Amino acid sequence: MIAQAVGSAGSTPLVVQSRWSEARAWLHSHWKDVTVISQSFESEVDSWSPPQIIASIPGVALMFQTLMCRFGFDWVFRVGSIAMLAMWGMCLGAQELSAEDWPQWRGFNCTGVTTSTKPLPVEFSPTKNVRWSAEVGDGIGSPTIVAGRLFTTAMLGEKPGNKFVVFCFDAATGEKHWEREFPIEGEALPKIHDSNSYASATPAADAERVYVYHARLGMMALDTKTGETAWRRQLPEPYFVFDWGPGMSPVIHGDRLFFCQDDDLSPAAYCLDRRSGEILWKDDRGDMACSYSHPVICETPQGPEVIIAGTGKMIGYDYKTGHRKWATEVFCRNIKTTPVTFDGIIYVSVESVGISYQWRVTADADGDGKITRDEILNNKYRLNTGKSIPDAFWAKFDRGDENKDGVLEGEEIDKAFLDPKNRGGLLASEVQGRLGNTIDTDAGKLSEELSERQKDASIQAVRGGGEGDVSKTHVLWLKKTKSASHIVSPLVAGGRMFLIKQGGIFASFQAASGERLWDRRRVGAGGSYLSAPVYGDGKIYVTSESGVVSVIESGPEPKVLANNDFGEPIAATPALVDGQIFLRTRTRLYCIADEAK
Ligand SMILES: [Ca+2]
Ligand SMILES: [Ca+2]
Repeated sequence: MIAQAVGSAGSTPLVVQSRWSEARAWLHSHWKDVTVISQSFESEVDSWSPPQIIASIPGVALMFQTLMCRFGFDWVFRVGSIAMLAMWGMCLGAQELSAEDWPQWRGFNCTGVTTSTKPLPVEFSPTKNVRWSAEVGDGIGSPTIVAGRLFTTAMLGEKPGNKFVVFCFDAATGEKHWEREFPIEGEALPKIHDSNSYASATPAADAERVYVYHARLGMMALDTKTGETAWRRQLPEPYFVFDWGPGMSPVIHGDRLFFCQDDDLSPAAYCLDRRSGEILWKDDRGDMACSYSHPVICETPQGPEVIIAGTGKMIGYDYKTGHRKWATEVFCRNIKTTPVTFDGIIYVSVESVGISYQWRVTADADGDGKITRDEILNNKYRLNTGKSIPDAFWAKFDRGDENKDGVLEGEEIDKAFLDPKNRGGLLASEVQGRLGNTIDTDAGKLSEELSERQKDASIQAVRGGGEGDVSKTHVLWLKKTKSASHIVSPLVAGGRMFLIKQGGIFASFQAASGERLWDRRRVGAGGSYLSAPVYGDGKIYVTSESGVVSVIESGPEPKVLANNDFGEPIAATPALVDGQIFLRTRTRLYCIADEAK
């Protein structure tokens, strides 16, 4: 049991922190009085580095001596031995990687929060405070930095590209260690929207291997020193009927790699053994429509859970088996944001519309309330018109077409594209109920009415560790706010939740209560925002798609310290490592560091 609590591979203060909470939970279940020990440094241990933990051992020994006087030798010996063993295990695990790693999209557990306390640059540009820069080619995946090595990917050749490239740079100097090219074989990749790229996945890495995903190539593990392929796991190539393209990245935790791909054909979540690439479990997510939310880990008193949001609901998976333990409704069609978890609580921000509405405005070209095959095949939102649509997609169409007249109408639309049990689609019958049972066939009016009723953008906090439908039992708070973005993930830092969206709209809420601190403030650049905000050194970094990185002081009021224009689109989320900012524009990498230091 101790081995389970402290022995798995891993390596950082956050991992140490999670191991400590696991060990503590186990100790709690065996000796109630151990809270005397744990509470005494629970509040501090979160920020301890391994040397600090080792340095604390004499202090802990003194504490045991005091406890012996109070509780007796036998109790203290038993508990003390276990606690020391747990700390030893944590320190061993902590030697593997540096505290300054950023091992995947948004760093540890996809939070976007750096554990470093080093000062971070405020003012920078393509020529100011740049330690090094490199041309890498088109891509929107973020840089990943582990053990002094930086990994990123790009697509080369005419868009959408015919070569996928993985780069490894020395993070300190910008020297290129290696570069691997993977030609795209078979038929050309389908066209995807300009804001996306087939180099959209952010690599995940440990000291030994970097894990990269590509829609055609699947998941691959490459040796971090040489770039040689250690294993490759083919996964179903995702299909997006409206050509949004892939956008999911692998997420690393312990010995496992988690990956979710909610496309329009075969949505599924995977758990892979990161050493062998073997699929340890897979969850068929056929009840989901297309979504883009990454798996995150929630530490609960019962152990870690894998949390994946999707169409209309967020699911808590059993870490070991992939069994769906619980689900909570988020009442929207799909989710492109990734929740963040701290201390057993999951924070969600979501803005999207019900599936009936979505399909009507997107697919029902002539606005008659009926969706024909031709309207999908030759839809103006499709970039690959003329190309056939896979049979598996038409099977969904046929599933919904209950009266077999060849068109989808009313509830048939929900039944085609979403499991009827999933309320995220907001069934046509519910929409009818809300609209007084009169669906107007005038597309403009319908669009206006439905958008009002189905655009329930919200933020919410959900406690992990539930069973079954936890919508009524584990939702701590739920607030509607127009500041929730349909793309940009929320940031939780310093007890507050921050949102940034289209137009540079910025908002902040108390994480404990959802109480609004400020809302709809304009910061930075206008226009589109795709990159997720990150936090370090008391500052929030938000990045517009036009290429402006705004630095905002995290004080009682939002104070913009600088707007740094890179003059080139940016969709990738920056990485904060060791007082440096690693930024990837559509074509270049920048290592930004304060030159004065
Ligand atoms: Ca129609
Ligand atoms: Ca029909």
